[in-house]
Amino acid sequence: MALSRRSFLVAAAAGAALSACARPTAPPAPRQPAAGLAEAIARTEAARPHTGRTVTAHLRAGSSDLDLGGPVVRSLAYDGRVAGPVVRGNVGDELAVTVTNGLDHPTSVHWHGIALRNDMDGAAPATPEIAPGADFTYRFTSPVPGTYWAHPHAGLDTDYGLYLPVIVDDPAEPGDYDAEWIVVLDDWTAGVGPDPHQILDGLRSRRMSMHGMGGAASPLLGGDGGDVSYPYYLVNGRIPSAATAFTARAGQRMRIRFINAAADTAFRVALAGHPMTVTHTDGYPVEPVDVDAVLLGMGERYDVLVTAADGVFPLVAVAEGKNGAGRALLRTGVGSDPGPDFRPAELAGRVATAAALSAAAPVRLAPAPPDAQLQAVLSGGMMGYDWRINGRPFTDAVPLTVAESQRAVLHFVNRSMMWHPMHLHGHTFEVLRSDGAPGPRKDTVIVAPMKSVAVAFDADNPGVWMLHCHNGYHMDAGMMTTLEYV
Ligand SMILES: [Cu+2]
Repeated sequence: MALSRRSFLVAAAAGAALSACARPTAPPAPRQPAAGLAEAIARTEAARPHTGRTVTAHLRAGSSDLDLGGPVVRSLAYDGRVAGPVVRGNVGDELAVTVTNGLDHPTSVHWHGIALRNDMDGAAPATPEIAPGADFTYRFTSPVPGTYWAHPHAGLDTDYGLYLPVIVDDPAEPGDYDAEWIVVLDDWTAGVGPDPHQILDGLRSRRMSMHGMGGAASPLLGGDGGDVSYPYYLVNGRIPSAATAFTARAGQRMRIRFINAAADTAFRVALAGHPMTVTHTDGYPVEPVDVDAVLLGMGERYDVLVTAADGVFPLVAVAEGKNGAGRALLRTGVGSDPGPDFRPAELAGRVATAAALSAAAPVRLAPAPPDAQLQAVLSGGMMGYDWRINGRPFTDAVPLTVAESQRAVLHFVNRSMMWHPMHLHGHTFEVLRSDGAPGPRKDTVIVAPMKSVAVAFDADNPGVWMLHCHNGYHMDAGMMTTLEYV
């Protein structure tokens, strides 16, 4: 850790009075919902596709002993598994997911990336949190197929292990592949280093140095990789020396769905010996691009196609700008594992980033002049750990507002020396590329230090939606606001 043992012990003592995991950021005082919001949500839901089929699932959020492939840690997970069970259905299916809160504090499940009905978004105040011991059934329909994920929208719980993949299939578009590999990336400290709340306390009180992470600045991210160096980087819940193996046959076309569930780590991912074709990001198709590696900020997803070669191939997810990596293996034949320190040459090759992608033609936004211009100025730094949007912490946030049916352009202006993966709930915006080419549809976009990114979206999903940095520590320190329909 970037924290001396002595200062960690100080931090741990200071944090001892805290409960293990519960200390969510206080939400702003509840406002009266806009008049007619319930009707608008119901009307919008009626316009989504509906198959008439209901897919039920049950998740239990609780404390479990988790085997990371050697270290066994007591932490939080859904159904005692990292990365959780997969929730999966078709476009238009009703997903009815009952969540039992086995934690000692309120929780929620946010369906990251899905343009669902606002009252099922799993983020307060749109959806009430689930009290300890209580159940809640999320009932919603995804209008768009794709790779999504789910996690609590309360405090730092995601960083303790509460996350799972959510896959929405389109039966009319089965895809040109024979095998599917879901790859969930994470940075891990709970049970093996200071726990996430101790880290946040250290960051806030400057007991944790921003230097000494052992990593180099990342040109891809425009500076420091993150605020925290983690003991482990996990792929599908396993440490590098105990990597999971995915078995396929040589010659098969494989779809790999990458999900970055980390709190403070971007990953550069490559599969040794395999160029990759990027087909989707954040659920939406892009014009296919051939690359050697993919960069994912926290909350982002990328889908790629590869043709499996014959042998044993490490998939390596390097913690960008930090020391360390997570890994898994693709096994299609006879071969040996080169071991945890092996780094595929592809990591230094062509890297897919959102700035070089274009949405596939069918999912581009129709050309339209903007009706609303919104701005989110990102500020803060390591000195006070005072991450802000438009100069304000979430507890004092002034909502951004749109009217239904408007075309909005949202300008992210980063006035900090750190990059931020900015995530908007309930919408998938189109990144407005600086070269004028159509950008990808995304719900989470990397904004580099001292740079700006503009995105456009249609205000077609009424509600109260969170807009925040997907760095768990930045978010908990205040880098969140809301987008509200008026
Ligand atoms: Cu941030």
